[in-house]
This record gives sequence, structure tokens and C-alpha cells, in this order.
Amino acid sequence: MNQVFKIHSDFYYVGEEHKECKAREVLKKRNDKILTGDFVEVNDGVIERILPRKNFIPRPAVANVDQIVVVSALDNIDLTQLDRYIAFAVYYGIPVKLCFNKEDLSGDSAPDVYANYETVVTSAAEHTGVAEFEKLLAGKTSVLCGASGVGKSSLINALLPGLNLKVGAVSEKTNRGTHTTRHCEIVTVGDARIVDTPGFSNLKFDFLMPEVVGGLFEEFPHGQCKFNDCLHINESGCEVHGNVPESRYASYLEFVQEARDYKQNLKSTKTETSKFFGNRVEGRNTQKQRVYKEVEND
Ligand SMILES: Nc1nc2c(ncn2[C@@H]2O[C@H](COP(=O)(O)OP(=O)(O)O)[C@@H](O)[C@H]2O)c(=O)[nH]1
Ligand SMILES: [Mg+2]
Ligand SMILES: [Zn+2]
Repeated sequence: MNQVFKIHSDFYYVGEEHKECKAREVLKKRNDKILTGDFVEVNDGVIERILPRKNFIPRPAVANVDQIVVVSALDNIDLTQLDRYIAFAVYYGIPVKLCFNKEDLSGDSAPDVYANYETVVTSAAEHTGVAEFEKLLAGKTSVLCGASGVGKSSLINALLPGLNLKVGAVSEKTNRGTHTTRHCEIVTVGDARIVDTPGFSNLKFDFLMPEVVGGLFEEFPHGQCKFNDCLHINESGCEVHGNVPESRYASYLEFVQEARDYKQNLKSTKTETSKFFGNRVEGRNTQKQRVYKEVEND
């Protein structure tokens, strides 16, 4: 399979055997650069063409992701952060699965709120649940995400003891200001392709309209509200408010607020600039281009 497993400076490592390739000049100049996870056509060690992408996430930049596995530490779950990852996965149109690690440090089971997600409970330290974790990943390209320290690298090491990914590595700075390489690498465990990430940083919903945020919560009753554009905050007759789990609703309110701040911001910049540029609202294409820009600037 001609999938790009790793990118380093001007070299692309293709397929499980990590064949070192270059890319045609024209591909490097285009808007959609070659990403880790891209399927490519290779001729004589040169990548000639990127095959159409099923999807991609910009940060870390990975294409053709089958699933996002959100890892949390069972002894210290950050529900808002977990909901943030889930909502982003839904936004990118990528299925989500959950892993609750560090079971050895907690007597709890996975929170009930997430019963509708495929979930595994693991301890990388005591090697429990690792077989289930492996099964969850089988045959797919998975991006592992979750805050730094939850045990993502330890879990991969538990699957592939020879690999020795750095655990608790300080070099995994996610700070946008520092120029650490954001390109990530696919590792294979059997037929599973896994992308370890240093954790996504700055995941805020400061780029979409508040009305869209509810759609990122799959269990919210959709289309049942009194008003089409119900924000589910304090509208009377709202079917969502009071009918969804409290922690999920709290996360929802937080994300809607970020989107509202964005919208407010957009309005004030628009009134300043509209005399020059007219009343152009940012469309999906512009958003998309911006996402590509973000990839490029990493
Ligand atoms: N007790 C316990 N510690 C763990 C477990 N998994 C990882 N750790 C520890 O948690 C710290 C962070 O692990 P790491 O794999 O680097 O997390 P990452 O930042 O998500 O990749 C390290 O000190 C690990 O040894 C676990 O299941 N139980
Ligand atoms: Mg790590
Ligand atoms: Zn409503």
C-alpha cells in the first residue's frame, strides 16, 4: 500500500517498508501538500500524484484517518477536553472511539455518558485491556489524541515493546510558538496504522457559527426544537436543554460561547472593513483554504 508513513524535510517515507521518496516539484508548490497518511502514486522513488483524500485533520496534519481514538486518564478525566476532541472529530467527519487508560490508578469504570461510543479501559502500566485496545485499532488508520500525560505513547509501546516511543517526553512541546515539527508519523502494529500525537493544542470553536455547534453533539435531539435556529440555551420550549447529560451540556455551553465570541468578533471586524470589501461572510471554501494555510504553516 502506497501510504506516506512519515515526512522528514524533503523526504517522504512510503509504505510499511518506509521507502525513501522525493516528490515532484509541482506537488510541493500546490495548496494541498503531501501529508502523512496520503495515498500516493510513486514512480522510481518519486511521488507523482496524491490520490483523492477521504478526509484530513490539519493539526497534527494527517490524511485518510479512519478513526480518532481519544485517550483519557481514568484517574483524572477532563470531561470538557474529552468532549472537545469528540466534537472536533465529528466536525472533521471522522468516527470516534474512546480509551480510558490508567485503570490501575482508579477504581472507576468509563463514564456512563459515553456509553454510545465504542470504549476500551486499559492500563499501559499493568498491561490490562491492551488486547482490546489492539482490537479497536485493527485494520485501520487511527489518530490517538488526548492531553499530554494520559499515556498515549505508553499504550503504543505496550503494543509494540520494541518501538520505545519516548514516554513523558519533554520535547513534545505543543506550543504553537515553538517551531517543533508538527509532522507526525504512522507506526504499524500488525495491520493497524497508528499516529501518536503530542496532543492537539488550541482546540477552540472560534471558527464556526454558534448555530452549528449543536450538530457536533451527536446525541442531542436534532430538529425537534421549537425554532430552527435554537441555540438550546434558554429558549422556552427547547427540547435539548434539560434532556441531555449535564456534563455534555456544560461542554456544549462552553463551545457555543467560543463560537459566539468568534461571531461577535467577525461582526466588529466586518463593520470596520466592509466599506472596502463589502459584506462578505466567510464561506466554507474560505474556511477550507484557511485550514490548508494552517497545515502549511506548521
Ligand atoms: N499508573 C499508570 N501510569 C501510566 C499509565 N500509562 C502511562 N503512564 C505514565 O504516565 C506518564 C505519561 O505517559 P505517556 O505515555 O508519555 O503519555 P502521553 O503524553 O499521552 O504520550 C508516564 O510517566 C507513564 O509512565 C498507566 O496505565 N498507569
Ligand atoms: Mg506521548
Ligand atoms: Zn433548543
